[in-house]
Amino acid sequence: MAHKRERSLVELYRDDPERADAIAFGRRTGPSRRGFLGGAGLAGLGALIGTQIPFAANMPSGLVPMALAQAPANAPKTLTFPGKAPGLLLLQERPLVAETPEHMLDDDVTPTEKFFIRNNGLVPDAIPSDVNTWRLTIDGEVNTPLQLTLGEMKQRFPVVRYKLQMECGGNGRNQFVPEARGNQWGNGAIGNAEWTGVRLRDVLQAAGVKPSAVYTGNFGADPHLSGATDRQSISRGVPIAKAMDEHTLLVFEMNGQPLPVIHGGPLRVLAPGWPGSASHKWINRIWIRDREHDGAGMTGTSYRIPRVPMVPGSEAVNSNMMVMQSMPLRSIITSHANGTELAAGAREIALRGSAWAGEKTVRAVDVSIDFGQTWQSTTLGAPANKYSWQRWQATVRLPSHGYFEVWARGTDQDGIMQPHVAANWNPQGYGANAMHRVAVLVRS
Ligand SMILES: Nc1nc2c(c(=O)[nH]1)N[C@H]1C(S)=C(S)[C@@H](COP(=O)(O)O)O[C@H]1N2
Ligand SMILES: [Mo]
Repeated sequence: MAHKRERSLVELYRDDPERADAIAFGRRTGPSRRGFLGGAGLAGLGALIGTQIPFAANMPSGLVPMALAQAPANAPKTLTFPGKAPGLLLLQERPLVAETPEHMLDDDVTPTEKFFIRNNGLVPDAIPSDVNTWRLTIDGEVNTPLQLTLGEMKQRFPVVRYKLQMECGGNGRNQFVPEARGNQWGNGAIGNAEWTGVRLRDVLQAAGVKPSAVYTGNFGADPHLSGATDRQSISRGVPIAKAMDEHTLLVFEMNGQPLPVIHGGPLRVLAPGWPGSASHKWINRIWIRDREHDGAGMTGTSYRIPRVPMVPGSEAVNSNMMVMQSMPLRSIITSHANGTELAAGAREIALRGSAWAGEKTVRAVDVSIDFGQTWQSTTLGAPANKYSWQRWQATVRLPSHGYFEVWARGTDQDGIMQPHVAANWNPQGYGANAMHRVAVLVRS
């Protein structure tokens, strides 16, 4: 009898999470179901999940179990798109935005079919059939403005290939309370592909960067959503020093194949370790500026974070906002999807995951199965090259059947760790990097 009721509550969560929350935790309204679990709720939690919680005593009060935190009723649809694997999450149709669920990021090098998509505007339709005729203009604070075709670039400059992570600035946004504006990414707006291209540095040096150069301003061929031809869907850039980094590329191949149009082909910028929006797709002009670029996505609360933490939910003060540079530290569990059920008797779990830290490297990844009471170190690989993510693995013992959460927490090269909850709230939700949690159920 009791079992029946538990099941129906789980079903209720699936169908009507707001109501399920009200029933289980006595809450009637509110935009977020996170963080409101009271003592009474905790008592009924085992029943709700349908099994014992061996480490329930360690559960922080207010923690909503991972198995329930992702309300399937609000879960996005999946993407159907040529060349893309089933299972990518469709966050938005126009512009097209799709996330890779963490468990689909279980490759050392992210296959193109699993790589996330983030468009701000429309996909350009006038892509030349001969991609080598694609033109890029370099102008502004340079001695010799250049117009180069992709074919000429391949001839003139060394072609290099690196494994580089590219991560949306808003990755992890769904961790923010109160909810921040924008696509509610989990941790899957990230990919670590192998990119082939020429160094942006070589092209800029050919143009001769003037001492007055401060910033790049990127322009691409994707039309604005409104169709207005005088508006950019996005136009961001990076300081000259980042443009001159040997890993900042003009990319024309992804995983050994011509760069797909959906990922910015024939030509895109790849500025690894920085918000993905600095990796301009369909690039056709780089304007070298004598000041910080002020194109679409450079000002206000766009890709800008508070210098001094602001009150969550309040209005941003412009003078307190600065352009986000390096992405933060993050580690994810990729071997098991949230909600994984293991057969009765399973007492060991072989975990794998990825970790990265923007401009930095990751020193350690630790895992916990007891809500953070104890931690176990993992075997963490070195990056294939700078800005490549790192893979980790660990075998963890489970003491019994029941409900567990696997938590993964990275530590960067300076000893800084991921927080328990997203910090430095900002209106458009950049930089959330709380530790990753995955619910695992072992059947009795
Ligand atoms: N021209 C152009 N470049 C762009 C974008 C865009 O909308 N237009 N989106 C940016 C953002 S916000 C991200 S996170 C990455 C996503 O790249 P992807 O779609 O290849 O994953 O591209 C960046 N470059
Ligand atoms: Mo992004």
